[in-house]
Amino acid sequence: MLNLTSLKNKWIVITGASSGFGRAAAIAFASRGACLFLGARRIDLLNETAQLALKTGATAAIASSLDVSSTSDVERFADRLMKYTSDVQVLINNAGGALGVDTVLEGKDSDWETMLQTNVLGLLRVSRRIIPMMLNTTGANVINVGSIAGRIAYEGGSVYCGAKAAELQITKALRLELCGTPIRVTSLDPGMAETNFSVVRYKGNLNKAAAVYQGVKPLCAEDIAETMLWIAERPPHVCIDELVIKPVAQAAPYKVARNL
Ligand code: NDP
Ligand code: 8X3
Repeated sequence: MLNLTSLKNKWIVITGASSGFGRAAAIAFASRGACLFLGARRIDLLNETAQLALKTGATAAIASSLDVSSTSDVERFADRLMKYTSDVQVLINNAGGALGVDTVLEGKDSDWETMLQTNVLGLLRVSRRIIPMMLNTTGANVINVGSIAGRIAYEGGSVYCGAKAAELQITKALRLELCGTPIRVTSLDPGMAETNFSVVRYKGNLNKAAAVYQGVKPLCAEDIAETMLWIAERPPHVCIDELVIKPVAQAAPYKVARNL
């Protein structure tokens, strides 16, 4: 019989929990009776996530405003977490996303900076503060959310692909650096999933965002949340180093079978 890692009453830190994967993850971990410490910038939506998590069975659900692009904000977030616990079971570095589909020649500094700040530097800042709270925790797991974009480049995706490639390499380095501790380190790399991702990428253009998923059944946030739960619940000696998950209709970022 498998000695699964119990999440009951354990602290789970999720960045980007106001929407999409992060919100679905909060609800999935809540179903195991975990304690949730949730971060994102939109505090109203984050509070909604916390309320849903409590209704689903979370032992605690704290919504704490967080902008991962600011070192001082990450410090404040971590200091607040320490008022509740010094022992974190799971860190889900999920905050991030893409901005625009410009080619390199068309690219905007502000889009580039935001993508690198959130997907790369944000993950580093949060990891630096939270991982020390996991060093003595049996079956602890860092789950970094990458993307198939970090493995295969596509036109219009240069900086996002670069940012997620950086996520994958940072995760691999972290795995090596933490070898000898109980901490498991995972890069979870999804393909197309229908969340708010494309609305953000297309800067609020709902038609362009909807077109991304036209004629195809994409992944949904719950598919990813269930996968995160599966990763974290493996027995403490089992580390899922890398996991790529895509809709069956998507063989590569631009190889999508559509029934139009
Ligand atoms: P959503 O847009 O639905 O969610 C993104 C989350 O990130 C929101 O909660 C947002 O919260 C948060 N976020 C963004 N910037 C910051 C910031 N500066 N500080 C704190 N939180 C921030 O998209 P997804 O759920 O799809 O995206 C989650 C992750 O999954 C991202 O890293 C994305 O790159 C990745 N991904 C998505 C795929 C997809 O097809 N959907 C596929 C592969 C990977 P707020 O705005 O309130 O701060
Ligand atoms: C999002 C998936 O294929 O749009 O990370 O880059 S993709």
